[in-house]
Amino acid sequence: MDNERAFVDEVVIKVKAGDGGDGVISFRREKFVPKGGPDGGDGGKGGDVILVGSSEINTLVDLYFQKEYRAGRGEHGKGKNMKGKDGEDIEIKVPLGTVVYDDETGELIAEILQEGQKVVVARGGKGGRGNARFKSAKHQAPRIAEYGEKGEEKILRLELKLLADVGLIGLPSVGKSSILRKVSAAKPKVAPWPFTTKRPILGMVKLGDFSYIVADIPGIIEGASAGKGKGIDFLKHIQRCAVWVYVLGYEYFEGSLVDEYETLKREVESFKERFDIDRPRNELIVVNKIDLPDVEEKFEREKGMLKKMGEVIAISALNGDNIEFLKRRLAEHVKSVKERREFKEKSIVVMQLKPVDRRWKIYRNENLIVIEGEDVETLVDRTVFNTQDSLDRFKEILKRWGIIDELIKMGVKEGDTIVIGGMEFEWTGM
Ligand SMILES: Nc1nc2c(ncn2[C@@H]2O[C@H](COP(=O)(O)OP(=O)(O)OP(=O)(O)O)[C@@H](O)[C@H]2O)c(=O)[nH]1
Ligand SMILES: [Mg+2]
Repeated sequence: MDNERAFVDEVVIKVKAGDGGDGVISFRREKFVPKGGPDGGDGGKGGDVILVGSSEINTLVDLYFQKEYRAGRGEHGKGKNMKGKDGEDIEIKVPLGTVVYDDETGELIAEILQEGQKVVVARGGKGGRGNARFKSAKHQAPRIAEYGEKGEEKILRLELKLLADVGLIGLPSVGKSSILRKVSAAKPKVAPWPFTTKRPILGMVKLGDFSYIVADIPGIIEGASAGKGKGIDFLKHIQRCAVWVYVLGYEYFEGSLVDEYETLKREVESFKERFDIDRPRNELIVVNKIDLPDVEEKFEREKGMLKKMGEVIAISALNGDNIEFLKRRLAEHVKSVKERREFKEKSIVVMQLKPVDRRWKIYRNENLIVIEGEDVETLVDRTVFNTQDSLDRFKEILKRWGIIDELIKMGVKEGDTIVIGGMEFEWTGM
């Protein structure tokens, strides 16, 4: 596979955490002890699915080829109070700058920005408790055990946004790649025809003990935000950048530098409306190819106008004019934006675990009653209904949550069917 195709910046994957093992019902058997106490062990916890930030990779290509990940399930408990083994976690390496969304709800789950940063994206189910845990003064020999909880299952959309500090935005052939070659050790391809650059290229600029990363992206053309060309897709990579540089000076552009700037700006603005993460940022204008008489002429004429639009620096990536000054100014801008951002970045929530909400809804249609809610459904899933003790405990919990009272208030009567999470019960009174 060639390099261009190996750059994958968006994938959808399926993750399934391990189910918890079931708890068991078991009683001690000892010589000369006619009826031993309960000794059924708990099931093991299911493994988690974890994303781990790694600076060794810079594309999501591995996830493009493997789209499903399952962590190990917990083993069932055993007699003699033996707990089942926990299921194995699974760790998936992702590049720094990966943003993770729940593909079904669109919710932002996490941003992975640091080496070794771990985010649990699907939690393994808890192990079910064995009957040894249900022993009490009243119940010396409980015949209760729980099934393990199901592991979480999610469809995730991962997007890679490069962690550059400076992004170069410009029409094709304006000299963006030439600038990157000049300011850093990166060696992107440069050629006298448009669309030479096909994917983002990063280069590190070193200035004394300070360094920053510049991203060169494919050229933007008019109508790009409406889907023309490739460049606009890549704007999302530089949405995190502290500084955006509008590179002007394409010698064949039939218009003024101001027109060229406005063309770019229009595309960028309409793209911006779709941004999901907006941050403080500085922008500046760089006029390249100042060594060409045509460009220099335009610049002399429009200098005043351009300066009203922002900070302007004229350079030549060909002969190096003003390149050192550009490097210094970029460093200053990067530093100042980073200081402004620091406060904000600290408040990024890496993972929000939803607090358990004990909410439920009851629908009634004559003799049929349906109870919906994550908790009641989980409770039904985890309850082993083949013993009276378990059934009693189940009712006990419904009572505690106020569901029984609500049913009685609704006038539930003997023989009514109650459906919870796909399971049917018959109301026989409390
Ligand atoms: N005269 C002159 N030519 C330049 C300058 N900078 C770049 N060029 C030339 O302009 C052409 C395009 O340069 P690139 O750096 O490939 O331009 P780009 O903006 O990266 O182009 P795409 O990747 O196609 O978007 C090449 O022939 C460069 O040699 C400059 O400052 N002066
Ligand atoms: Mg280029």
